[in-house]
This record gives sequence, C-alpha cells and structure tokens, in this order.
Amino acid sequence: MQRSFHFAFGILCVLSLSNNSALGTIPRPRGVAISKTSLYPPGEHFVCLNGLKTINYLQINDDFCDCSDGSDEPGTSACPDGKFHCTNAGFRPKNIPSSRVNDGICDCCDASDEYGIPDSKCVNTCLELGKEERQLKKSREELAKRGIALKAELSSKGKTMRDERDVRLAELQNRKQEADNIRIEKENIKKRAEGVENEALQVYKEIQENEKQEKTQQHAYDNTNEATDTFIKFDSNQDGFIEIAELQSRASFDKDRNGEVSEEEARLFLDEKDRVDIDHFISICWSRIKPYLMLDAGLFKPPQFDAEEVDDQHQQETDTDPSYIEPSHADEHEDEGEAGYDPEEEEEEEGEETGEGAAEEVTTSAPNYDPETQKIIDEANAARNELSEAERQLREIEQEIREIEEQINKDYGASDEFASLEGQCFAYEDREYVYKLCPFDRASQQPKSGGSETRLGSWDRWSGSEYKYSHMLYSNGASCWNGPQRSAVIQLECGLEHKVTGVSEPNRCEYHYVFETPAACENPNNSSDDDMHDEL
Ligand code: MAN
Repeated sequence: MQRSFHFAFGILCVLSLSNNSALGTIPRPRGVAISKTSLYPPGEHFVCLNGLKTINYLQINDDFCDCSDGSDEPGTSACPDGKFHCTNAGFRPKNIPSSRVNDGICDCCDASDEYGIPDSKCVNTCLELGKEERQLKKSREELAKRGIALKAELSSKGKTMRDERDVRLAELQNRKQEADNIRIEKENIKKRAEGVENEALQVYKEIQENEKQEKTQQHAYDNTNEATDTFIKFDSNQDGFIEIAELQSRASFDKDRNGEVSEEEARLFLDEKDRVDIDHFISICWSRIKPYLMLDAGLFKPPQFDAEEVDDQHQQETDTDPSYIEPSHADEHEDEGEAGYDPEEEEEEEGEETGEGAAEEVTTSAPNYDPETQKIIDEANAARNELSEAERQLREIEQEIREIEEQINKDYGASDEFASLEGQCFAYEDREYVYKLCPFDRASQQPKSGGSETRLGSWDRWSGSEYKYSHMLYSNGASCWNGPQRSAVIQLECGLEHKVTGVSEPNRCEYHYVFETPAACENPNNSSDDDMHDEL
C-alpha cells in the first residue's frame, strides 16, 4: 500500500475510535487496552513502545507497520506478532493476535475485531456472555459456600478422629508397658517352673533312656536272630554260604516282576558277590533283603504322609532304622520301569555300618508320673500357657499401635478434611465396568459381565501439581498385559456430596477419576481471576 493511503487510513482509524475525546477523556487508538491508553498520548509524534523509533502520531493504525515491536498498529493486522485488545465491555477483555483483525471471523464478543468488514455478521454478545458468566460464578460461589460449610464439618470430624487416635495411642502405649511387665513376670515364672520341672523329670528321663536302650538292644538281637534264621532257610545246600542260585529260587527277589529272578537281580541282594557267608549276610545283605520279604509277607505297607511329614519321618526313621524305605522311592523306581522297591539308595545314603540288619524304630511310651511330679508338670504347663497368652496380648497391642501410628502419620488434607473418607468406598458404573474408589486404600475395576475385581492401584500420595490436595495417586495396581502396572489419578472437585462422577482411561491402564466431595471446596476468591473486573 502507498504511504499516502496509509496515512489517510490512519486518520480514519485513529479518529474513528477517538469518540472518548468527545467525552473529555484521552483518546484511545483502536486495539489498545484502557490500561495502556497513557502509552499513546495524543500529539504530533508517537514513540514506538520499545523506544526505537519516533513516527507521526497519525501513522498509528495506518495499516503500515512502522515500529519493530508492532506497537504502532494495535488495531490492524499490519504488524506481525501484533496484539489487538478487545475491550469486550460487559464481559472479559481479551488480547488476540492482530492477524485476526478483519479476517471475517468474530474473535471478540464486542465484534470490535471485525470493524473493517462492511457486512460482518459479528454482533456484540458481551452482555449476554457476561450475564451467563456472572450467573455461573454466582452458582459456583453458592456451591463453594455450602461446600465450605460442609468441609468445615468434615475437618472438625477429622480433627476429632485425630484427637481420639492420639488419646488411644497414649492409652495403648501405657497398656503396652503393662503388658510387657506382665510378659517379663510370666517369663520368669515359666523359667522357674521349668527349672523345677527339669529337675523332677531328670529321674524319669534316665529311666526312659534306659528303657529305650534296652529295647534297642533287644530289637537288634531279634533282628540278628531273624537274619540268622533267614540265612539258614536260604542256605538250602547248607554249605554255610548263600549263593546266587539260592536267591534265584525265591520270587521275593524278582524286582522287575517279570516272573524270574535274574542273576543280576540276585547279585544285587548279595552285595554284588557270587556268594556271602553269614557275617556278610547279616551285616550287609540283610538290610536289603528284609524289606522285600516284609513286602511279600504283607507286613510292610508304605505309610501315607504329606510331604512335610515324610521329611520329618524320613529324618527320624533314617536316624534309627537303617532298613526304612521311603515310600516315594517306590514311585521313582516305578517311573523307571521297575516293579518294586529298590532299597539300594537307602542303603547308600544310610551307609553299610549296620551289623544288625533291618531294625525298626524304638519308641517308649510316656511314663506314669507320680502325683507330685505330675503337679510340677501341670504347673510348668500352666506357666508356659500364661506366657504365651501374655505374649499374644503384647503382640495385639503392638499391632494396634502400628496401625494407629500409620493413620496418625497419614496426610488427610490441610485440615484433616479428607480423614472421614477412609474406610468408605464409592462406585461408578460405565457401560463395561464398575469402578470403585476407596480413599486412602485402593481404586479398582470390575467387569459388569462378571469376573474378578482388578486393582487399579493402592493409595500412594497426594499428587496435585499446583495445589497438592487437588489430586490423589493410586499406584502399583495389577500389571497390564505386556505393559506397566495399572495406576489411577483422582481429580477432586468441589461437590455437596462424596461421589465419583466420571472415570476414563486416557492411556492404556492409566485411569482418571473425577471425585466430588465437599472436602475439595475452596473459597473462590482464592482462585486467580482475569484482569476483567474493571471492564465488566
Ligand atoms: C482390562 C481392563 C482395561 C485395560 C485392559 C488392558 O481389559 O483393565 O481397562 O485396558 O485390561 O489389557
């Protein structure tokens, strides 16, 4: 455009918006905010706001960019990066990029940005918008007012809960001290009672030990006799040796149950020898042979234990009984295609030191105590029980202390306004799921079509960035298929009752709840408002 045209346009623009001067106020060029009027003092010259250039006053808004900061064209789109200010009287003022001036699109509610378009459809809607906004603001304020009253009740409830917890904690700490004293006393009583008991039982222990030894010896003797009798029975040619052939005639040694006792099978029972004499038979071979004879005679039935019992049993049995066969070994060998037990493993584990052959566990029954000893035992038992009870009571108190301390240290909001939400759960249903929020505990999701609840997260922390108590974070939820663990952010909004008003999953396995509660109500004056008040 020609400079002369710009100049004429400038006069038009400046004058056309200088109606304020008629009212006796300073004229304000188009697109300049009221607050910045003084930066455009009427006169012959205008100094660009960055101070880099002085131009003729009439060059303001002449649709030609003179100032490098665009300050000479606040009301046209001539300068790149220029700003146009809509006064929007009755609503909120607004700055728009000056490129939008006269572009045919209504950006300002007072239509001032489209002043150069003759048939512009833009009409001034600022009064209606202002009215709507004032109504909205009013209802927000009313909500906040009522909400804040409810929040005050919640805070006082929270404070009462905190006070009660403090009182309870102090009480529990006293009770813990008492309980600990009782425990120490009971422990001393128990120690004394057990000292007396040990002394009284000493004589019985010796008797029992002797009985056990006698029984063990008798058992070993019987076992040796049995081994000797068997040797004589098996030694059919009576040459003082048991040979392979003599075992081959006995079906008991058909380990693989194929109808015949192979030379290899027989040799296994003879300690891999061709023949054995009676001493070798008793000391080595008998412990292998006896279980097979017992099995055949139906005298030995593998007992049924659970795994733990088997372990204990095995320990006991192997300690005392070299011939003990662990039942599970039968299964192992069956897996390998063998039909019966193979005691060899046991023998290897147990060593071959047993000269007595297979011996059974020797047990002794509990002795009949004389009345005085029985009384001492009963007293020791009572002391033991009382100590256990005292320990149990102490543990219970300690557990409650831990729980209360955890609650006392929990952050329930700036004035404990969220405290009473703990222990409650709030549900929200969408098309597919029922979502649950149990504040300070967890967030979860359950399909409506059935199926179990999925944990979306456990209470982690307050996570609001501007105001800490505006958001809650629940993390470490159930792992997402091929993804991270689920987590949920709860956005808190002011409302007159506690309720979840929406749940979404903005990213896979990341959930967003909106939860309304009076505890989130704040005084609206605290929230920052725009610079609109003077123009409303
Ligand atoms: C389930 C729900 C969904 C989630 C998928 C991820 O279907 O927990 O919310 O997106 O698992 O595999």
